[in-house]
Amino acid sequence: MEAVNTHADHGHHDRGHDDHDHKPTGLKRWLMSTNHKDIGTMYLWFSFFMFIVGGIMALVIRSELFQPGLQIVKPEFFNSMTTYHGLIMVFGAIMPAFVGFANWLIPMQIGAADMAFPRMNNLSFWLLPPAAFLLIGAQFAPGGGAGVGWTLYAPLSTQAGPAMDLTIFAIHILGMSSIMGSINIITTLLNMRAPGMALMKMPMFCWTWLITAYLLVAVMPVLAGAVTMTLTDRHFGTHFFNAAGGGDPVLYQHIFWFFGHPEVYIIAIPAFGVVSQVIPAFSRKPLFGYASMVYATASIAILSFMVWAHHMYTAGMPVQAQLYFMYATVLIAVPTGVKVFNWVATMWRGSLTFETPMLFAIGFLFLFTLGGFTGLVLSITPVDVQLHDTYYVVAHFHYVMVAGALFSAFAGIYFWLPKWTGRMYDEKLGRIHFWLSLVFFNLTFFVQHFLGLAGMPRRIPDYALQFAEFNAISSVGAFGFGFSQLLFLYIVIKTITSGEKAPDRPWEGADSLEWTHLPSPAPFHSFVEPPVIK
Ligand code: CU1
Repeated sequence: MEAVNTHADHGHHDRGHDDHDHKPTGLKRWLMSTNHKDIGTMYLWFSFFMFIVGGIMALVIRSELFQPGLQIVKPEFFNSMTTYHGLIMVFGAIMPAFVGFANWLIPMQIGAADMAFPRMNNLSFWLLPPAAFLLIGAQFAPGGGAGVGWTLYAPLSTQAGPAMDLTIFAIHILGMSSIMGSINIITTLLNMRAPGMALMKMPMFCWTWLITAYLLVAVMPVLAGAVTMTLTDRHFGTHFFNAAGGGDPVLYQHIFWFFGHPEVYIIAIPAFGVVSQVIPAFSRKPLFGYASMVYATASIAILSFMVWAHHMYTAGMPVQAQLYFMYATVLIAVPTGVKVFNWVATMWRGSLTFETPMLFAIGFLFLFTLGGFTGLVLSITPVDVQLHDTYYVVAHFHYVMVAGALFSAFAGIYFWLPKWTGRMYDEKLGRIHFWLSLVFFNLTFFVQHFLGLAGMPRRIPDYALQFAEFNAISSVGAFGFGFSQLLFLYIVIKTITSGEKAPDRPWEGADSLEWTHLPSPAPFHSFVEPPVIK
């Protein structure tokens, strides 16, 4: 392996001092970084920036929907906002956040010096800003952003304005970044584990990323294929999705969702990994059912390839196909149930404490499970035919994405921030951040279930008067949620600049507890320090 430029800092040195080695400083340190910690930090800050951008777009949407009628934006701009809000949150905010976690944690959790390919790691990160530039810049293309929805369905996407080309290019770049990141993660996990670190002893977060990385390598090229076919349909005379030329727009949906459903788990599975490490730490017990957790995660990943057309019940398909996709989708509830059972069983009779990371993990557990249940509701074909393209779907996947993935990311950030920065965050403010997020999240999205059940369609800037009250509540919730995240930014900056020095094992607290002396398996090492292997 090539020489790896690692900060071999075993404690919490001031990482600005570079007296004794040849680490680059200043701008070079970041631009040319091959250090997994620095790259992880950049991923996390980048994702937060995109979270703010995508959040502002969400607030534009919720402003327009605060009351019926068209008040604030033109319908075309509204459509662009829903499109890029989705693309930016999925590809720019959530996915990079968990890649940031992967960079920070994986090498240390398996006792490796760095990622397997540090220079490719640098490239993986630095591809992201140009893609972000394209996605944001697409708003200023002639005709404005492409209001085609984040799913980029043909034939709308084959006919949209030039912004669509920028969007396609951005997706290609993001895909390259994800694939290289995944290759790095797979290689690191398979080849660079410390002696004695068997696969089935890896911390749960490593397992979830190993499985996620395989999903990414499998489906990102499928998305690339879908948008490339869109591109050639747009400019090079092909008719893949054009019925008049012998093609089929429904083909686009099949290809997109063959990527799109596993994508849900690409986002959710690393979130499972974070929660699987936070809950044991604050329960003072090893994770319940480690092996079953690994197998359940792998089962979810495999099943995720076989259910894509549950997004397409209304596109027209034989009843046998509807039945197959319905049953296959319902089957995913089994391994998911195993995971939820294990998390609850981990807490069962544990010495629970409720610091901010644990609050977010429990919030995740409740609300992600609720999002899973509404997913189960939607998987039932006759029900979905009624609810397709309504706000019920919007409510469902925001429970999975926000209260699932985002809450898990918050849990992980509060959990590992003391290790990453050497400093403690303000616990009181952290808890306030949690409660504000919890209340405003539910205010925003719980009422959207009712809107959907009452028949309000998604992706429209105007609506019938009967939906006014719930929309007003939802919009108030969205602004509350958005502003609550400024508190999070303040907490992180305060931690970095003036937080109290963190102890080596910040969450052990009660050292006298029996759990610290349990013959725990390696998965119990919830912390980022190199594991002790006996
Ligand atoms: Cu799906």
